[in-house]
Amino acid sequence: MADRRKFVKLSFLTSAALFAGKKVFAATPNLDPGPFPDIKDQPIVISTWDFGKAANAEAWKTLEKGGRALDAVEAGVKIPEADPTNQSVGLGGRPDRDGRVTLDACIMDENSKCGSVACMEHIVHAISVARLVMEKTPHVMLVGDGALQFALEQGFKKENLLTPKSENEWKDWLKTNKYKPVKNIENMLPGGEHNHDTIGMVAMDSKGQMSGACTTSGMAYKMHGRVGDSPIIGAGLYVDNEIGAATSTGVGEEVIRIVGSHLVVELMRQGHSPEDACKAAVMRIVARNPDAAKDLQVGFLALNKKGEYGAYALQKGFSYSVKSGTTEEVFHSKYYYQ
Ligand code: SD4
Repeated sequence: MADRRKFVKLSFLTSAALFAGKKVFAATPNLDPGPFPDIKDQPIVISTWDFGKAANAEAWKTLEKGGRALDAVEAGVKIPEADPTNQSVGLGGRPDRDGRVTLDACIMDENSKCGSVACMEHIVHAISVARLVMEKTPHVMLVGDGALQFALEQGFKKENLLTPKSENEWKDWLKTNKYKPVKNIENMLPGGEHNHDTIGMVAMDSKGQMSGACTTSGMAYKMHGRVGDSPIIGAGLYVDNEIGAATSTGVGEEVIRIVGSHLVVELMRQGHSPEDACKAAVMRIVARNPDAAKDLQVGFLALNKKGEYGAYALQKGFSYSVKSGTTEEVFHSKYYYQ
């Protein structure tokens, strides 16, 4: 009993500390936070990593014409999907431990409509298949052979996504790791920084409508059939047109456990800035499992309805790209493990 009282007191104090000095939006179920009259920058598109800059530039072509955020994010993430030198997205992605390139992608619009494909092989533009799942089926998610079958029915071309470079690296990996998947295969940057490559992109168009897209070949040398956070609505991506949108990169298992992107959006709903919301989500991963978290990378990126953006990561090395009428820049995210 004493323990319970202590717990209740503690939770109260934690919440009080959390909200001190913050504007708190209406909580569920009274969801409407009201209009955001003070939009800072609109339209705007933000995406994970520095290669997001080229993707943003493509998305911008739609946004600057007054086009829809949904069309912008789809067009934007198709750039790294088609780039064979990006080894974590689409064509050229690193394969699973069986040498098969399996793609995960999802998309979400301003009306909370969403579509997703997971563990899909042979189709470069997984994001466009995800969009058609959203628009042409009564479902949200198609996986594996079913996703491929649907894509082929929709006229997508079957292709070999395994480039010679990714194939050779996988064969080298097999020699040393002997088919044993690990959690955190990455390109290590000089200095030992963690570097993943999934693209998550969120945008707000000139009408103030928000959408997001996320696409990846997932963790390299994963078990065949493994699905990460990226195609899971709420984990790798979440859009709430009243509040904002968030996306993630890094070790998907950790993001799924905390339903990370949804958590970030809910924290923004409670009044946190995008960066603070991303930080709180990262801190939740740390709190749950500090021993594991210190060797992993996870990064969150968020945009709110005011056009404010921010990011936070577990480790050094997470960058994100921003494009608006006033800004075109790559930023380095703050991070927890110094
Ligand atoms: C996954 N989140 O499959 C993805 C991987 C990733 O940058 O983000 N890599 O878990």
